[in-house]
Amino acid sequence: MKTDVVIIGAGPAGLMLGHLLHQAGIGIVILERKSAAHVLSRIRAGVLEQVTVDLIDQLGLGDRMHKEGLPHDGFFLADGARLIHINMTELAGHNVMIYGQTEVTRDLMDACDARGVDVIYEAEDVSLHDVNSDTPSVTYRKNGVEHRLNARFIAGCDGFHGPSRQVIPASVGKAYERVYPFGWLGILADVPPCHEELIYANHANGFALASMRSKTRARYYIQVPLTERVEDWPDDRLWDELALRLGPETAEHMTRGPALEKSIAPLRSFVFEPMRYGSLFLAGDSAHIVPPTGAKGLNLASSDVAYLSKALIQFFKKGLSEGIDTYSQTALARVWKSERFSWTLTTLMHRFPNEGEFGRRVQIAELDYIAGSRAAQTTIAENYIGLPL
Ligand code: FAS
Ligand code: PHB
Repeated sequence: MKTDVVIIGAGPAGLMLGHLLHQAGIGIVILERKSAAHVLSRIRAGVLEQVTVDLIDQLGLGDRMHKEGLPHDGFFLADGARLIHINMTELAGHNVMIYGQTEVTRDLMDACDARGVDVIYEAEDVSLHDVNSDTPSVTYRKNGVEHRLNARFIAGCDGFHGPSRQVIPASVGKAYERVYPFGWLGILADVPPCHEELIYANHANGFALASMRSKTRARYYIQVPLTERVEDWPDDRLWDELALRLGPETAEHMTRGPALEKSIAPLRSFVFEPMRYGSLFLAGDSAHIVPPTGAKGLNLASSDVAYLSKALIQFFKKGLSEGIDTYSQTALARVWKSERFSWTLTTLMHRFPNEGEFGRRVQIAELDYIAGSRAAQTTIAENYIGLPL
């Protein structure tokens, strides 16, 4: 089979890129290792920057998002004694949209069927060939039958554990990484959220986040040591710890209920350079990972796709290579600024085992400064709503 672009991975990056290229009349095939149901079963991001909202609107797929999504003008930082409001709309001129990644993925998947976007699920042993040439190809097995897809370009949207990044030679690629000494234990429950907006709390016991998926479905997280397992945290123990870390004022409004989902995600900061090698482009988690504190993971996948789709459309429709030649440096400039913000907020809001009491007092002092500084709050607001493309 021959096509213009083979996209590996049907997560948000792969599906958004596939739709944007298909909409421009460029031939694409998306290869996904898992079933559609498995992809939808992953509970991940909850906050959409305007860049993600705009892409979904550009595809004409925003109806449900605008109907069911929750626009939020601000969020809170809590230090155990008070709630510090960061009013993004007032300080930085924009809000964010609360709409789960699962719902974004569902909308994109449903539209693939309706628009004839070619997605092959349960594609096994996806392998990339001749990526440093103008005639790359991808092989895979489906229902026991081997297939080969010849293409002009390959887009590696296969996440942190996918094969695309691995084919870039060690002499060409370089990884930058910081692994955090803790993870996030998340719980999803069909109970009303404890507050209208998100609350990020730094408590002596550790970080906690009160988020949501809708006015009837809450999403919470607490920082846990990497040695913890989900079975160590029965619902009651988790609800008790959340009430403690979020503080008595917030806990009063917390409604408990059975976990629909409970999982522990490790935290890391990771960037791989370059994001292009020959005819292979990386986009989304295949190239970078951020700790979810800044709600940037999904939104960085969106900005990569915004840059890459424009560059590929320029190549196929106008024969111009400037976009694809500058994609890596353009995307990485925004990636690193989001990495910086995510690392900064993670460092401010989590308890680090070797930081001791001095580190804790410095965190409390910084939160105290933020509480009284419009400039500090504006910096946080600008980064949280997402820097311009
Ligand atoms: P994805 O990982 O979503 O998608 C990659 C796809 O490629 C997957 O469907 C995978 O099955 C497929 N794939 C992998 N190997 C393949 C192969 N060999 N062949 C074919 N297909 C293959 N971000 C936030 O902003 N907030 C959060 O709270 C948050 N929580 C997260 C929790 C967890 C546990 C994880 C892992 C990530 C979280 N993220 C969060 C980040 C997450 O939302 C990602 O940024 C987002 O999914 C990025 O989308 P993609 O780049 O499409 O990668
Ligand atoms: C979520 O609702 O899953 C969420 C929200 C904000 C974050 C991380 C996760 O920073």
